[in-house]
Amino acid sequence: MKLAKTLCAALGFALAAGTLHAQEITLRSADIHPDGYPTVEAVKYMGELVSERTKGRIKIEVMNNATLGNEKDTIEQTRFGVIDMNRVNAAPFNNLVAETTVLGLPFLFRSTEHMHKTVDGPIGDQVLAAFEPHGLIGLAFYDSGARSFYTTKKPIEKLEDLKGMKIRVQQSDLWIAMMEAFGANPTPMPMGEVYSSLETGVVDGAENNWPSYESARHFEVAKNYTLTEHSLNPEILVISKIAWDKLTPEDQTVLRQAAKDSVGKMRELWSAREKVSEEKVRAAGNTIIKVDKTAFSAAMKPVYDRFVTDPKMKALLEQVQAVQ
Ligand code: GTR
Repeated sequence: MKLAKTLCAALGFALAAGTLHAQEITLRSADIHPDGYPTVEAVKYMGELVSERTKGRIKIEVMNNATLGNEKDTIEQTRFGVIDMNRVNAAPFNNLVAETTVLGLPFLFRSTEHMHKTVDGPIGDQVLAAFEPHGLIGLAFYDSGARSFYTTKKPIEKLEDLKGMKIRVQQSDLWIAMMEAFGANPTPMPMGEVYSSLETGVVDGAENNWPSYESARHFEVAKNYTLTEHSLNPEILVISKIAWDKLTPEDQTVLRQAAKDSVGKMRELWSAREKVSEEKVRAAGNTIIKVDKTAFSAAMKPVYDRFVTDPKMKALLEQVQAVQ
């Protein structure tokens, strides 16, 4: 009896000590953007929430400025648990997680509101869930505005102007096909190589949203910005399944919730940054061109025909289109 009591006391002590010294966890999260960019700030904000909600036990360290590598490489490292978390645009995930392709389809979303409603609802959940068999857990979607073309020499005023132009694209088959359908010559490469490629004439142009066009200083070397607004492809925040499986179910819930809670903050930061970036580019005297999007959009049929073929993709597309 005495022995049992002693054992119980020892066990109780060990358990209490275990709780007191519960392991501290620091999750490293990759991003290619600099400090102050909305994606970076949103993950930092999520980190604050996580730290608050776990009494400082779990922290997120944002390793930005591409210090951990370009997006395609960091995705692989995240799958293998070398990097814990990653904030990447949907495009570099396309070849890995087919469901992400739907969100990048050209001229799909009627408005930002349509995109928000899609990613905030069951379709968004379905796309996030599709990451798991690939070693990743999808946590949240962040805004990325509308992508438009920019060129160094010849401005794009109509669809025909894109014919034969060398245009940098993200490393995704969907995006390569999209450029081909626009009549351009696609050159896939990581974001970090775009500035010098524009400067040295390796490419004639690229495409991105206002904040990236400004923040990566592409606007200094490609001064014609044509508002085709051809895609509202969102950003995606993921965590490595290897890191995830080491967390308790309670901690997983905290992380999931904090990621969701950072979305509203990101949207505020995003719309403010879009304005600031646009003003900066306009103040620099760049040529901003408005175009009739009809011909650009009509040229995209082959992209839909090629990527929306199996019943799963067809159903997803129909669901997105039906979102009101
Ligand atoms: C940006 C996006 C980045 C990256 C980049 C690119 O809009 O935030 O994650 O994908 O575009 O074009 O490579």
